[in-house]
Amino acid sequence: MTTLRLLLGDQLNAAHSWFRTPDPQVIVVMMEVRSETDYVIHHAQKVLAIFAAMRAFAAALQAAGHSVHYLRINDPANRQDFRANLQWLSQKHDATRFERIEADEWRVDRVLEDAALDLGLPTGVVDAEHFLCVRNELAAFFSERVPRMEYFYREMRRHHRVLLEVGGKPVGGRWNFDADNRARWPGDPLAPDWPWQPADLSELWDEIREAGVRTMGEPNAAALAWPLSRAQARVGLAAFVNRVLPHFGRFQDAMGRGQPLLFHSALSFALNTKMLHPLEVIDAAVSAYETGRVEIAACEGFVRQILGWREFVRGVYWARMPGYARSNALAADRPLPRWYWTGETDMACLRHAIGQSLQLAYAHHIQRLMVTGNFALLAGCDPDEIDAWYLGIYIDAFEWVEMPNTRGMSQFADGGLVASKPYAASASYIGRQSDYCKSCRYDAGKRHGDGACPFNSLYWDFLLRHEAEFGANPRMAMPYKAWRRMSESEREATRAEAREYLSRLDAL
Ligand code: FAD
Ligand code: DLZ
Ligand code: SF4
Repeated sequence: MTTLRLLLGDQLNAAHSWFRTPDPQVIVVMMEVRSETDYVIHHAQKVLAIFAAMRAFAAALQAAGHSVHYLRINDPANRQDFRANLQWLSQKHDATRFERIEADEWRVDRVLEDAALDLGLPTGVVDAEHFLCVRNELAAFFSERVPRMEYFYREMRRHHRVLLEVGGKPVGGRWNFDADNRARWPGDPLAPDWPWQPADLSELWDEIREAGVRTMGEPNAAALAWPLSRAQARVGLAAFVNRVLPHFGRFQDAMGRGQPLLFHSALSFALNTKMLHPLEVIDAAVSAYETGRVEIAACEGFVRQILGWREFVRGVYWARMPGYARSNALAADRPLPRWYWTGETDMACLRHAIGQSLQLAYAHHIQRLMVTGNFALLAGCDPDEIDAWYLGIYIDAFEWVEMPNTRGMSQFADGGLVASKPYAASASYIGRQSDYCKSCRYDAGKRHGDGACPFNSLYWDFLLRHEAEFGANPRMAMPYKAWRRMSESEREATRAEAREYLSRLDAL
């Protein structure tokens, strides 16, 4: 009697009940496969980090007495997809049962369902023991009506008893301290160092290249600085809570040249691969507040991202897939400009945000939402292309979290399930939150004319193209009123400028 248990590259949860005690009748199977490296062009560091973390996890399981069959990318026996490998492994080990942890991605879940049918063995599917909501319950709840994130978050606070006074009132008297979290970063306090020490993954990189995997971005294989084990992830968590969290809230929306991280945690890769549990991250932040090391605004702002947004987008994903992947409420269809793949644009904000993403496989939320996402939204780029870009370039990108953030929050392609208004902004927002405009060849203060910042005319053009969708939205009343107050000639010049920029996006 042999049970094969499939473990995916984003299921590295050492605390899962599967791993409590080794069972001689169980073989854990893990595989590096081309079906997963190739469904989108990934950043080189993402492939490196996932493979290295998978290998480290397999070695730790073996050291703890579990049997593991690990297929490396260049193993001659590797059939390069889950289905074919499972067939072969099942025969090789004379398997009598197949078990898996539910996949977080719709596509992979379907593939594995079919693969299990092919095997014709008794099959079990178990929970990931990671998220704070049960997937099917959450999906059923969100299928009827997607609540606003804020109300979902308050329920999560109550349910998990996080930052609550006795009697159920929120600690600090408010559920949400977002209004305190909008400061520009003046250069002080100094932003902390990158949390992880570099590791040399040159040999693994050689294997990936020999296999012919196509990637984007800088591999940095000789000095990859992402957490590759739970122990390293814990080091990053402790460093974040001790030194960075006190400033997280205040500078959450700030951006700066040469400052990829500012006061963000970079814990998303460790969380999404399940090396860290969301509750342990939340508990660490709450305990810093309770012991007087951070203020409530910083702690609450951080907790909201994990207890609120992270679980919320998962609910939207599982309630609305597979249709969600085709949603395009604003009928956007322009190709994504070529410089998204190179960073070679004169627009300083985009050059910095994209350049940094290609360097590090990381950008923080406001860079993703208000620079790269904002531009693609204003320009009316095709959400399929935008999704593929975000899914490939970021180390933390797995579809269940990437897609609702990209299609939903950033592109409004889901018609407003995730966002209550479009995250569209002109240069004044970027200028207020960063120092990008100071080094830019474009003029943030001009709507049209020589050197006018493209964000300005494109912003107004976007609003007018979509007046049918947003004109009656009370949260958008101000900009529409401001447009109507402009003179006819100003409006004409602004729209003409937008048309001109839209006709040559690749050259901006
Ligand atoms: P911090 O700012 O330190 O936040 C702490 C944690 O909160 C993060 O690690 C993450 O787990 C969670 N979190 C914060 N915001 C969100 C959010 N909006 N949705 C879900 N979880 C959140 N996040 C991903 O994990 N994977 C993605 O593929 C992804 N794609 C995105 C695409 C776009 C267009 C946008 C606007 C956002 C995307 N996000 C994604 C959300 C967010 O930008 C990242 O989680 C965050 O930048 C990761 O960096 P950090 O760990 O330093 O986050
Ligand atoms: C993203 C990724 C990559 C690049 N490679 C693998 C792999 O070789 N083997 C694997 O098990 N998982 C990989 N992953 C993660 C999956 O593609 C997929 O995104 C998640 O399992 C879905 O939750
Ligand atoms: Fe970006 Fe415009 Fe500012 Fe240049 S001027 S950095 S393009 S917002």
